[in-house]
Amino acid sequence: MADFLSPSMEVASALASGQPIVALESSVWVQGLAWPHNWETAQQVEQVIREQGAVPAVIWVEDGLIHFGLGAASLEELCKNPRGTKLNVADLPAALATRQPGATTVSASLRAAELLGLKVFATGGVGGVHRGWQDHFDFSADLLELARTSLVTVSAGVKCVLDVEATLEALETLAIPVFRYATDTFPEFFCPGSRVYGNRFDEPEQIAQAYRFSRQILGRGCLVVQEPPSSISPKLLHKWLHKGLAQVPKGGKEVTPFLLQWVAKASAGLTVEVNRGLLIANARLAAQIAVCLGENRG
Ligand code: PSU
Ligand code: MN
Repeated sequence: MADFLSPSMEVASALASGQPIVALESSVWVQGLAWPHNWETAQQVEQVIREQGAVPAVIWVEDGLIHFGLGAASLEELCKNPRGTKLNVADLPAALATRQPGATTVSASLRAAELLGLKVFATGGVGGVHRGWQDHFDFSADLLELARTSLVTVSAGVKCVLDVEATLEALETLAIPVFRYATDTFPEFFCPGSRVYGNRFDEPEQIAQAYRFSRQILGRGCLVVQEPPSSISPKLLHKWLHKGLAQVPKGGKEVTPFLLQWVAKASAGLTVEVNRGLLIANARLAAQIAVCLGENRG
């Protein structure tokens, strides 16, 4: 194992004994949700993973190390006093070399989790092609890393603040296998899905089986999507998003946090509630898939 990978005692012993592990990003706790929602949700996410018999592993960068699994006290402190920058996969080398703290996005988390040998990762909604890409090209590193790494990523689809149509085209071009869990349409994070994309499965075991084929045939993982437990109508979301889109910075790391914070404010916190619900539901499904993959069956 590379010397910059630093699993907690719990994660290291789960790895050694073959206990299922669910990798988690830290960007959602640091740049996404605010105190106390981040800490409350982080605890619920970890709890549902444990209830299924798996071990949660939040990924976080500090002191020249990639940490896997933060103890409750460290995670609470991080949520209360967020620090560190938002790290995409390409930011990892500099973050380690400078020993600066950083929170991992989907792309950085996937790469780090792969280096440690983890198989399953849970998030909220993945990044993609931003609206207005025709004028200013902005394409999340999340998509490229989904295509390059070999984990199961469990999500509520792609973020509705994106150009969803263009993002689906990108998923197709990058040949990322998409498995819909118990839904006929491809979900859009806060919003229910309206487009048919990917293949439907109704059992975590079937997803585990399709993932095994994905690894064998494509040498990579897959994107699992499920509907959020509660959602917001696209009409309402677009009403809130409208003014935010006019003021959003052109490109850069701020775009996604800006838009998500904008809709959280415009909706008087409703999107935060929906986000929390889907993060917990995704963690549960990820843990179920991790358990199906098991020690000797992955
Ligand atoms: N959730 C949030 N805010 C965020 C993110 C998640 O509420 O900023 C992170 C996720 O980790 C996702 C990333 O991977 O934003 C996508 O950002 P970008 O579009 O810049 O690639
Ligand atoms: Mn971007």
